[in-house]
Amino acid sequence: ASARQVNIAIIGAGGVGKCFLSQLESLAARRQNQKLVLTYIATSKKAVYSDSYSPIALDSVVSTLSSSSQAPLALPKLVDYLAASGTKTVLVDNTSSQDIADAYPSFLRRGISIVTPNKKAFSGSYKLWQDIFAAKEEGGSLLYHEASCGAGLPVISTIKDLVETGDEVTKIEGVFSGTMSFLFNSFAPTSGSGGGKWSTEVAKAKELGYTEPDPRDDLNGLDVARKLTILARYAGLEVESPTSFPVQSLIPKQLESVASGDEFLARLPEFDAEMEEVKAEAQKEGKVVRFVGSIDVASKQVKVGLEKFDLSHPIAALKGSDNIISFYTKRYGSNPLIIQGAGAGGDVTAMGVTSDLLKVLAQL
Ligand code: NHO
Repeated sequence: ASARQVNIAIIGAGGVGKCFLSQLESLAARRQNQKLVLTYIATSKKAVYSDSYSPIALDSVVSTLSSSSQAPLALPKLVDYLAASGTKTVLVDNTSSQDIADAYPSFLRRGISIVTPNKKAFSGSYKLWQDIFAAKEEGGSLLYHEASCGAGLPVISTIKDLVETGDEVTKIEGVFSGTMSFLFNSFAPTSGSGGGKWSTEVAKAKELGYTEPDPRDDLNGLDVARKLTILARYAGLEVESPTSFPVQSLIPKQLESVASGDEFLARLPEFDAEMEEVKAEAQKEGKVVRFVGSIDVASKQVKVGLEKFDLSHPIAALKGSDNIISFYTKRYGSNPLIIQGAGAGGDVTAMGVTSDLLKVLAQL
């Protein structure tokens, strides 16, 4: 029998998107009983597709895309285009676009499955969250977003497994940002003195590519708040939005409105003394400071910010830009289920997307 065909449509070809494309190429070559056909790919400026859904060659897709003169389809048109193919289709959203996230219900309702590292759909309004899962039911489509929390680490699948097998999650805590992890592991290392000035570490993290182009997008805590919103919802809390609970921003008030990321970095040394004080206060208690998030299910408390940890605590001992997420549940008692490892980077994030695609393919 000939292999069944599954069409793939991709939006986004940046850091994560390019890594995903190379993983997809090798997956398509290895796939025995399914023929994976790329029928649409777009960035914010360009697209490649045809009315006859002809396959776009995976080995040259990046150059085909950059030399294309086609514009991306508007989202309602894209839904119609994909639904009209008559072939099972998976949409891979490798953007961080809220507009695309807002359109998930219209894709899912038409039977188009979605895999994505984009946090916006699951950490936006609670209404969007409900609409998405209702549309998925209605359309009989599939939806996976492992890489929206902890890159390729099995965080979303773990909380879903815990809840769906009847365990009760009581508390979740951890370090959810690769950037924040790197910053505090080097600013306040557990090994004695060490640790440069706060502003120096932020500049270094930016140089190494660990921060967003404007480091304020990491330091405001919103990225962590989005991840906690997603996990809290799976744990059963109706969190309204990522701004509906306390989130500590590490951006000094006076620098919130400076025009550019560069100006922000240039003025950050003025505030080194404040961060030095935070570090010293923890040191007095024999502890280190870390930027963490926590969810207490019984008291419905979600919070994000600085906390002090004993040097022997697993959160204090993290390395590099690793994440650590501890799940406290009825079954696991006082010894939490802990997931730890690289929490940022193109290849590991794309791995989360590719493994989601495999889960979808197994069910199509
Ligand atoms: P880029 O490199 O900016 O690429 C975005 C692509 O989307 C571009 O091709 C752009 O043209 C396209 N695009 C944007 N808007 C569009 C639109 N409306 N229509 C069509 N195309 C559009 O972004 P990345 O880095 O490749 O990220 C892609 C997605 O993965 C984002 O949702 C991001 O949040 C998510 N993600 C990235 C990472 C990472 O390490 N880069 C992680 C998780 C998820 O685990 C990582 C993480 O959380 C990092 C975090 N900063 C941390 O913990 O420190």
